[in-house]
Amino acid sequence: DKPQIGVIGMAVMGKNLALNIESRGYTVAIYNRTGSKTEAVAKEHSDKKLVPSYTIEDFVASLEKPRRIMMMVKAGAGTDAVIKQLLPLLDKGDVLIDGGNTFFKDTMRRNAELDKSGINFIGMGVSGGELGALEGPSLMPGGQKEAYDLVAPILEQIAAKADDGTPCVTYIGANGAGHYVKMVHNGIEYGDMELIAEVYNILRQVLGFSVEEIADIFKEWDEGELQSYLVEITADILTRKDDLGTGKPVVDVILDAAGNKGTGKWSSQEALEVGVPQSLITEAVYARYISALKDERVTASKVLHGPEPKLAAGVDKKALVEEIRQALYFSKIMSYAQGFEQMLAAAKHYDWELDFGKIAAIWREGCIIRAQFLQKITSAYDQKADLQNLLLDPYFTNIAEKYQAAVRDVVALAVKNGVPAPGLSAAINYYDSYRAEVLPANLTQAQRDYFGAHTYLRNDREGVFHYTWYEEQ
Ligand code: NBP
Repeated sequence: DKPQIGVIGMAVMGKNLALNIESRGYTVAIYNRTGSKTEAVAKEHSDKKLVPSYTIEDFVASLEKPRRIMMMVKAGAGTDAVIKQLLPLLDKGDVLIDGGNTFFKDTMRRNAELDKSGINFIGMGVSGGELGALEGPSLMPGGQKEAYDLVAPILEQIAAKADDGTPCVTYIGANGAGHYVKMVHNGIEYGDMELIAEVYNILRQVLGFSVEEIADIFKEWDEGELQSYLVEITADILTRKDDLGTGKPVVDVILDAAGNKGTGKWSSQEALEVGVPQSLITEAVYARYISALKDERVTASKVLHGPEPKLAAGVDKKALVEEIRQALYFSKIMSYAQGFEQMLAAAKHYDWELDFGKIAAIWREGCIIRAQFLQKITSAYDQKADLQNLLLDPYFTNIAEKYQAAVRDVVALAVKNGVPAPGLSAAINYYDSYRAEVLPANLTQAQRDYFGAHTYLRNDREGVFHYTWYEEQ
């Protein structure tokens, strides 16, 4: 059998995707810049239909036509280097897929460049990490629709399956649309993680619960509206003890300085680019940045003081835990409302036809933000495909209405106790701004007109106005 598809890049992701594809009955060509890695994979899985090549020429020659090639190499220069080597070896109609965590503008550029040679280029977001790649990731492919159709049967087989059996893959849109949606997915992941961290902190610092008690709270939450992979793993993480034998919960020995690979930052930067608020994700990015200033914080903590977190006597802790649960769900909704509105703005800006209901549906399994709640988003778009903002869907309007009092209480509690809650605060501030018929931007406009003659519009008549604030000198 000639391999029906080839995978370039035999690091964790490429290897696991190749094995996933093979497990669906395909013969898979494999290649890696450093040949010893290809050899190691082929040896370890000698019982499988993997066809190793040690030159890129042999790899390309081994493939069935039109060729289908998936690249899983380090995003950026690595991707460009591989494309450069492949280009002279490919023919019109071949399909090249970049499954790396590529910035969508790079994908737009590569798609346009390769299109000139008649080569189809698909930029595909792959979520779910190593295990997802092996057992079934959520896939977000963008590029030429005809090219997608050529690889769709394979992608549908390797993708995760939602509860109703639907594969977690759909054609996202032209050129960089797939990588854009993956970028927003990663941003949303940052937001979800930050909100969970904030409520954990409030439960611990203000309510005084132990790590074990908080694990039980998250376990319970995972049974209801908040059911999700991230809540589930949080509960699990909080039950784990240090593996170096200190007897402490493992969270208590992990340094509180968060890393990042930049995808949350891209998401925030792009929200600025298309002019929509993305305060939740951005606060999550900032929270990681400020956490990383560990030494500075240690110094500041000795100089800058705040209240000692303390719960007032007689507070019903059980009722407060329920308020915190509601605050978390409310804030998560605000974050997704922002993320989906960002994608709507991007679709207009970059001329993509995005199906938001399908996007939510393919995130139900195989990715880090998988959650039952995504079904609610799909239903919202099923009812109104041109929904401007999720908050205007009756289900979400109703939850926001019901849970807003709780988030106000929880944010106030955090602020009063000196416990940071930037994500939860951003959520209620976004809600209050979005639902405000009148904002104080009239004053802002007056100031702009005052110092810069930037002019203003009036709320009672047409036209552009400038006020004579002071006499010309
Ligand atoms: P890495 O991101 O660590 O990349 C290593 C691979 O890139 C190796 O195969 C390496 O070949 C190859 N490579 C490099 Br580096 N420079 C190259 C060049 N100039 N020419 C050819 N090959 C080059 O691997 P990964 O963690 O498996 O991730 C692969 C892609 O998938 C990345 O874009 C990543 O962002 C994305 N992704 C990762 C995850 C995850 O959970 N890890 C999840 C989703 C997406 P060598 O062996 O010769 O050095």
